[in-house]
Amino acid sequence: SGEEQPNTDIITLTRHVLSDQYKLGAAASGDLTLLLTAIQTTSKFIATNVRKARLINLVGLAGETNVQGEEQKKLDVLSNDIMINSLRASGKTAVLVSEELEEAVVIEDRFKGKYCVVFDPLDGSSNIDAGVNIGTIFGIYHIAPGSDGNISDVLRPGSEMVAAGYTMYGSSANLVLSTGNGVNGYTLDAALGEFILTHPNIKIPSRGKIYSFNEGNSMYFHPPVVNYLNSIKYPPAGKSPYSARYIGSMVADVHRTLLYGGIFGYPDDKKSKSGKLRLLYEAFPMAFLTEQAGGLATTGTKRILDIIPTSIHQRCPVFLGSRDDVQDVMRFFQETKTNG
Ligand code: P6P
Repeated sequence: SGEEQPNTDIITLTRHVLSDQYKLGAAASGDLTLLLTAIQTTSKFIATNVRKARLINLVGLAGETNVQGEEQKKLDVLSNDIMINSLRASGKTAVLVSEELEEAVVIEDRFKGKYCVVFDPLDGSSNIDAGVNIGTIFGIYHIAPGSDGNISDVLRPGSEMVAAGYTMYGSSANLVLSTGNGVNGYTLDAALGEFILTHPNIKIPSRGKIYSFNEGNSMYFHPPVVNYLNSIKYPPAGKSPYSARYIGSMVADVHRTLLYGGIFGYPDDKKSKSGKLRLLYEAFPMAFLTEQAGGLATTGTKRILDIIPTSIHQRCPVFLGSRDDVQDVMRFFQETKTNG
């Protein structure tokens, strides 16, 4: 019959990762799947609390400031605690790094596992009160061969991550994940309590028509960025200018960039010498996903995933998105370098 057949083959995140695991072969012990279950549980809990926040007065300040010197909102604190406890209880983690904690957490032997998780439990939190999409961003390393699990296991290039993803909390909860075999998107079916595969094999268009920068920082931008932005705002005759879209929540801006194409940038400038975004738990996971989706992620002069971190909260400049758009940016940096 012509009418829509109900989907009777529901692919949950767990089932999908397990099927991926079979591709990974015997090496996969199921521990990563269990770790991802802990991350799913955290995402569901945060999704519930973000949705209820205004009703149970969770928004507003927690009266403290975090290591970034930013005023902490209650949901930040709650999300961080939920994530730490859930990951520790999974028994699969050895080291945890959170945007909200000054020091890394080394898990006690009783609960120690073989993965390290770096995360921003609630990124974009300055937007909570305005009801703008916010999100959890995470990256996962396997502890280095022969390591007992310590801080050195997370001071490694993003290219050594085994998985990365984010959950965006908006009209629905969208979990976007890569375990190194492409990128897939899952939507939370709150009734089932399951993340269902809704965006299989996300591929970013090779070129887009959207640029996503905070142009309020324009007076501080260095010449390569000024020249690049001018090239897409005042294009040669016959070409249309790009559209500007900037939500100010990295998860939302990157999610749109992955699906629609274009470029997201948070450059270093005269005011922010290394940019604003954190290398370990913002730039690395988003660069990992962007490359897995067929895009590029650079500081302007260097592939983000090749950077070797020296401290867990260091910042780095970010340009990521469609391959051709990011290559355009890199050319402007190249020109400046050669022209001095
Ligand atoms: P600005 C949010 O606070 C955040 O960390 C990212 O989610 C976002 O991309 C960026 O900062 C926005 O920064 O300076 O444009 O407000």
